[in-house]
Amino acid sequence: MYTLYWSPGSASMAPHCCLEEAGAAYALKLVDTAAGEHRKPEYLALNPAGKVPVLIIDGGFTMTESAAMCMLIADRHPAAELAPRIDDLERGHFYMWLMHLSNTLQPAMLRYYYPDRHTAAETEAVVSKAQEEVAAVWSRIDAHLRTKGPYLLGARFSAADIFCAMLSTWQDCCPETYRRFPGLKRLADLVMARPAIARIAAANQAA
Ligand SMILES: N[C@@H](CCC(=O)N[C@@H](CS)C(=O)NCC(=O)O)C(=O)O
Repeated sequence: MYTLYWSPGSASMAPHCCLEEAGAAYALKLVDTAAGEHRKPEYLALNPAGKVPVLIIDGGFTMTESAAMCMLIADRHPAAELAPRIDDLERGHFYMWLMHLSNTLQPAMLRYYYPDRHTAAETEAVVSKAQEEVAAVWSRIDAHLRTKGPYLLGARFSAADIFCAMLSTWQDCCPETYRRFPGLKRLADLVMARPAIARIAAANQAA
């Protein structure tokens, strides 16, 4: 049994989608970040970094980092085919894309959303450099998807696409993302059309 601490429109969406795709039993705990719940002692005991999401498994195992959660859920539910099998070389590309999204693209986005954490001076320069980097990374991913897509692993859907589609909805940091990057839009449309993902996207919008 999984418990996912989530907030709408946050990085919890990718592991949430993976749980739903896997048909796993899970409970949700809403973290009201606007009310600062992620900075309260009860939450910091789960994630000392004070970030959403947190995943708890069987009441005793706690983990943070949304991309790592996606990998673990994929491994624990192989029938859902969210990742190439361990003995398939494509597994390397699966790791590669998830790492790239979570350690290059997502941090650039977070610099845009939290610029004051990256400078003691005026934040405008941090914001504009973050926007530049987000667009540059999307541009490279889009070129890959247009020539080798429709998914990051070509014809094969994986949890990396879920993560990519999630980040593609964070458009404040990259206005008109889908108009500028049609390969990315095609991936996002395919991912969002999956019934399990559509259910979670609706829950994120409604919350
Ligand atoms: N690398 C982390 C990033 C988590 C993260 O930054 N979450 C944001 C929401 S998308 C958050 O909790 N922000 C609150 C804060 O940093 O104060 C992950 O993917 O789990």
